[in-house]
Amino acid sequence: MNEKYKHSTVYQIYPRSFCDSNGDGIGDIRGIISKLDYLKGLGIDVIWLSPVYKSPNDDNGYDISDYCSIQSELGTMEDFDELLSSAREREISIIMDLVINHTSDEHEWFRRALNGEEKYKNYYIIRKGKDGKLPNNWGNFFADCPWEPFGDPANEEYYLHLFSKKQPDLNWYNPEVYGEICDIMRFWLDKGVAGFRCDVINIIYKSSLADGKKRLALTGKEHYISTEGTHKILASLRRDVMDRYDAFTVGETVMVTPVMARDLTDETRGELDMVFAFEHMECDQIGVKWFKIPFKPKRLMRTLTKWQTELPWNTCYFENHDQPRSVTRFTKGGEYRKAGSKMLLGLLFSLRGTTFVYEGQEIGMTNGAFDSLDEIMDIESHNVNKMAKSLGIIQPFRWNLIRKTTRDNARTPMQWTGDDGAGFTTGRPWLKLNPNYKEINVEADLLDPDGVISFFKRINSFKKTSPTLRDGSFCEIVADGKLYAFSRELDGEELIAVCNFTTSKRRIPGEISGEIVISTVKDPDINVLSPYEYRLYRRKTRGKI
Ligand code: ISL
Ligand code: CA
Repeated sequence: MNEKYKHSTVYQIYPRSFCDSNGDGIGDIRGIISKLDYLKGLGIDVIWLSPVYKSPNDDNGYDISDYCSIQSELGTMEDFDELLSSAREREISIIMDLVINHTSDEHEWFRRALNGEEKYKNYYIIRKGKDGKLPNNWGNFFADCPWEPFGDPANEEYYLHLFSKKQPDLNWYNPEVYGEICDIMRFWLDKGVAGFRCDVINIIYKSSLADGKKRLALTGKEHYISTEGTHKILASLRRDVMDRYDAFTVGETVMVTPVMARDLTDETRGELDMVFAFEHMECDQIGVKWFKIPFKPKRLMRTLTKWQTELPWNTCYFENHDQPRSVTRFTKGGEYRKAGSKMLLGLLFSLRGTTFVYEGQEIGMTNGAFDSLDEIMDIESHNVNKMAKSLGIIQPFRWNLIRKTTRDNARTPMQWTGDDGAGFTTGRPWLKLNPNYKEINVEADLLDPDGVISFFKRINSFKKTSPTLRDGSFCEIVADGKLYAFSRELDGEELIAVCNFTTSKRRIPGEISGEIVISTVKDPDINVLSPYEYRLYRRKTRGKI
């Protein structure tokens, strides 16, 4: 793939929560424009914009009712064009979120289908029930039933929705759907966007609608995870659309294994440029993500090593709009918040792959501080609550489960200043601000020489200028759950990253040596790592091998 994008630092913006320019409590495109210099200062090359298209917002824009217009509460197409050109002036590219597994049920296609137009009925997956029962036994990503009556219930027809019932799945057997999506992609690429993050892209083609093997969650998934049909569609999209532009794709690929990821990103097959895998996001859960267990650093370390070793090129990320905040999740937080945030960033940038960061990660934002379900907006959390209730799980347990897993943990408004509204809005924010904005905010962090942002800038620019950190091979040295150390090697130079995942000091193992080039602490002790310290050593290997 294009080397420029491969070595970009990508910053994800969740538009509703980034910056509100007009005081209605909702972040918007003009707000993003006002922060481009800030992003340039961080050394960002690409912005991934979570959906900004017209949407009834059942799933905050992941339910699209018009792919070629802008959600009015976020701005206008003129605002978008200005964002694109202002970003370009700063050499920042923009990628869009391409949500093509489903549309909104308010999309014109679905409305016309409901009106009985056969052409549009064939855009969706609509099936008759079987003897008064649903068409199959599949599960749903949002703890719901994946079949909803289509039109008049007396017809006993249902449409498939693997997510919310306001997100009907598209019928990828239909070549007209393929054609429509090609047009949508060209519309944005012609404007000059640099590509797409492709939402749940490895599940778009359902190879069959037969009953699935019974599972705790997502019964039926064997019929849609990375099917041959999906591979074919991706290769066609690449050939018919993507190859004609200077652009790239990153697929959100759920439940993907390294073998699947290799196929999806294999240059000779020509499908996606890179993929987001999820296994490292599962090291504090059992089975489904709603059952959290205490974080096991060893599991994180082993999983990172596994993917670094088994996939030639990774995407490196610890956060996005669906995951709890990494510092809350993977460190003790509290007095260690700053140290922990920096250590995680050091680790992230030391891995081999394209780095993706999520708004707020550069200041070590923490999980939301919600007091009850009433403060939660995430549809997934509300569905989980209903499901847990139906299973007889009592309220305090339900809340405990939701509090830790809700996607709103990452969606609280960006904390710019310590003023009322956190510099995010002058109005009432659409989602409760984390009250810690008084201490944790961009303004305060920038004034702190020991702040998270200054480390972010350092490690980001180091990676850009270090061929070894960019392209070097990966080799694990220690992964004992307390220390994680690995080397990156290229052309006679070895860089060794060491991360202390504990709150105590730790002796540096004998095999780690060299000149310390970066550390998250001021005067690093030669023999001992501070709590949550990250450091990077350099040594020559020429002659040794
Ligand atoms: O969160 C997950 C893994 O921990 C998965 O359930 C998965 O990432 C997610 O459900 C799929 O996410 C994407 O598609 C959804 C949307 O709600 C998410 O925000 C988006 O990232 C449906 O479009
Ligand atoms: Ca606004």
